[in-house]
Amino acid sequence: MTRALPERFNFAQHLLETNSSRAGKIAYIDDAGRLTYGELAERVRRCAAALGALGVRREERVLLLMHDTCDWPVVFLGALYAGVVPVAVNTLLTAADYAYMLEHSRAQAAFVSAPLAATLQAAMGQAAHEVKTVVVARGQAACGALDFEQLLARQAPLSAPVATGADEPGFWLYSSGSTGRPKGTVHTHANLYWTAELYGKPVLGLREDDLCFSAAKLFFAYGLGNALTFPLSVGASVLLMAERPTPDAVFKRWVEHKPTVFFGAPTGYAGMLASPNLPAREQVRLRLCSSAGEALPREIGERFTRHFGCEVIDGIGSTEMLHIFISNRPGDVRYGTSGKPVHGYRAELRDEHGRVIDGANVVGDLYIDGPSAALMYWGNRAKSRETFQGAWTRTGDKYYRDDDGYYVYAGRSDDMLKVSGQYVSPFEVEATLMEHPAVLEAAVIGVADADGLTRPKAFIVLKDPRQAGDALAEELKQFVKQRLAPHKYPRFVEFLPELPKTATGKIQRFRLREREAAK
Ligand code: 3UK
Repeated sequence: MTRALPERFNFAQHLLETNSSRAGKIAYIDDAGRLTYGELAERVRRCAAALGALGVRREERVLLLMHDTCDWPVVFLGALYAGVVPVAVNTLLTAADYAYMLEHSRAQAAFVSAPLAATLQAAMGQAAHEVKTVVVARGQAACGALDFEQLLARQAPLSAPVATGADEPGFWLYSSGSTGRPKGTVHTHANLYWTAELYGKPVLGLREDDLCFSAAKLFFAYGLGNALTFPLSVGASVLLMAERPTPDAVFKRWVEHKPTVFFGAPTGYAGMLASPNLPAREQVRLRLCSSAGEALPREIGERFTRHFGCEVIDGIGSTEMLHIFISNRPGDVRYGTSGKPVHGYRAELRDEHGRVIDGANVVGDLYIDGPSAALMYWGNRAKSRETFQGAWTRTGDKYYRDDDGYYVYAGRSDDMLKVSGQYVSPFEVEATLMEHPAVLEAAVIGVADADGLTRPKAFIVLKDPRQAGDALAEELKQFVKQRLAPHKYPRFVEFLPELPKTATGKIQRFRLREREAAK
């Protein structure tokens, strides 16, 4: 491992110091403009001062519900600089989700992008917790809310950072589980540092002259490393994009801005390769690509490399470990595997009795020991104990090691699905489907599409079987899409006269999976 950290460590200060000689260099480019390292430092320190002026105190939480623009890193790092704890959340969730997060985190203030302000307002109406201040970025501040630009303009930059502890709560990310509410994953200042020192620098080999571009947004742990922690740790530049990462939106940036490093999820790579608008190799300047979120099918990686002459580095990470802990290496890519443990992390495969599996080609539960593990799930002792077991973090994944020591993904050990790189709980989708008046019962499983990527499929028992048909199937998809985050809706719907169940009435999802596999 690289050098140990002092007891007092503020990650925002660390980044500003690292880049103090790069004041004129571009740190961020977004759809509206750009920010130099000098401007970034100035705005981070103004934002830190503003938090104090608003009465937000050290260790209190603030909600960060913002699209990827130059303001996102300002709020995130401004909060860290002030010892305030940002809770960075997914911009695609519902008002009910945010209401829960506000109550659970007791956020004292919320920073929100203008297009998301109405959803936040609805959430605040539902939450049994009062958010004192709302700050709106890039748009009309609704009644009672403050404008981010005006707020920064009024503050003198905070002269010195708050002397946070390296191991104290620095920021939170929410992670969803198969049952129950999202879990507030508490990370430290030091955890950010370790992901850059152990992965961004030595494995990806990011450099000062790179332009990094991540299709995964900053509110994901993956995106946070790709578009903030890693590039700012080496003085590189970052391209941000607020819109949805469709193939065309990504291609436009590749061709116009010529990023050198791109980060995406397998679904994105598959979608781009299938697009008629895929740019030619000569139109782009990619030297390295990264994939995470779900396993990258071998075929997708190989086709991408054949077309662009650039490797796709597949690695597995998690919200709990903050970033990637098992990975392929540039120059040593074995498609169809997640590669080998990242130096500084230990991986163990354990059998059903908890014994360590030494041999090759035996599937076991994956546990990880490394310095970037979260402290806990806030306010959830039971789930924290299941996941954070002393030095070891249980990933919830099944893996085996092949004969050459490469780790091969073998499915989840819970019912969770990874769709487009994001978690989907089948139970949540089933519960939503059952709110539809025509539905008696529902069971959701993951099925592989033609590219080998996971898609949710719903099996439905209707109250009146005569209603079955394409029209109702379409209606049910839309029904879920309107009520849950958009990546969760079932891409396939099949009507059945009954669901397979145990003698005690539990749905046997594995029988449905077998049925699909037999097709
Ligand atoms: C699955 C993978 C196979 C696996 C993440 C990079 O995805 C991230 O975090 P999440 O908390 O999900 C974690 C779970 O996703 N997974 C992720 N990457 C891979 N499975 N191959 C992969 N390459 O089930 C894992 O437990 O959303 C990814 C960096 C930071 C992250 N948080």
